[in-house]
Amino acid sequence: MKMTFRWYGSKIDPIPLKFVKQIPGMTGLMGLLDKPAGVDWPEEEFVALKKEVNDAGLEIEVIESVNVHEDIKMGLPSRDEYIANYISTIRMLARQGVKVIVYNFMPVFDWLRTDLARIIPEDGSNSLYFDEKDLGEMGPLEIVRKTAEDSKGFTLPGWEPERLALLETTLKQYEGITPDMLRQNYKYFLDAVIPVCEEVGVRMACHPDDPAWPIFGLPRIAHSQDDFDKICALHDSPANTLCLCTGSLGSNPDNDIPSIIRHFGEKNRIGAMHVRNVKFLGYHHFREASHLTREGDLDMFAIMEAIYDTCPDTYVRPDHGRMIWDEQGRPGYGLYDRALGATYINGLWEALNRIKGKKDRV
Ligand code: DNO
Repeated sequence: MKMTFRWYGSKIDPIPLKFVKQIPGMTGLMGLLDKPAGVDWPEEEFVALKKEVNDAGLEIEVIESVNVHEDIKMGLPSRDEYIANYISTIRMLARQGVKVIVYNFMPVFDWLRTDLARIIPEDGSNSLYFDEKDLGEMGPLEIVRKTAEDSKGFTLPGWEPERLALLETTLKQYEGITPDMLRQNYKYFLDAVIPVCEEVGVRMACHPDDPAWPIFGLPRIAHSQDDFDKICALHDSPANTLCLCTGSLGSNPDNDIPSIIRHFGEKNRIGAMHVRNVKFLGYHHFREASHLTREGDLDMFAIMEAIYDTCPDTYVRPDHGRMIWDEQGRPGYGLYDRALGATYINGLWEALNRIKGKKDRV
């Protein structure tokens, strides 16, 4: 396991790399260049970022995310130009030593919550929260406005201003696109990029829909084991993998997360893991919990054991954290609770090493 940390770059992330390095066992980042979807990433900018990260004693072998342009998802004629840019970015990142590219194929919304700072009554911390009832009469435009207001001035991944500017038009364009049509567009994309990944030694890792069900009538095709079996079959290759996010898939209690990890781990289809816990509060109603098993509803030991047994060399990051100790930061992406999460995950790993006696699994 390689323990990594999501980081947004020194211009917009208040957490210094030095602090990231000081988290025990942290080896690198799931990092990114702040570029709109569809752009061919300039190599010199990535080289500068890599130098900054390496100088801090960290690696940057995973990128999260290189976003997929909506025209690719919608299958518009302009997709070929955006796919060409994507391929050029894959080749550049491979030259620079990147091994995994995390992305998603969710129409419009990358992830959705109804409250970004819901107070947890038991301890006064706060975390990301979703209650479908709160969506009530709110349409997509209102929820976007509310999320922007609640984000305390931080840009949120997946909620980049340039993406949201086109929201109304994009939502209209999706009317009439069925899940099967979206899958066909996805196949077109994978057929183009996966052979390049095989050639240059990069793995694409698709993030699940978050939450793990359809929203606002948009087609969503990545929220169950069955969905990901279909995605793997669209272009069968060890380079076509999942970024298995326990909290996203785990927002639906029907998804048995340890068993899903084993299923894809055994097939060598896990490129990266996001590890976090979720507390179920009702139907389509949950909040994010600390990583500790007993503070949520996911069995974190069984999750780590499934990783240990089936994909022990994968990249892991402690996913979202709560806001604790009065930290002010990007919702879900503060320093303190994610550092605690990493430490807890490392503790489980050490215990697994002792129990299973495979001292070679770092
Ligand atoms: C949310 C994240 C997602 C994820 C993307 C991957 O906090 O887990 O934004 O990075 O879906 O492309």
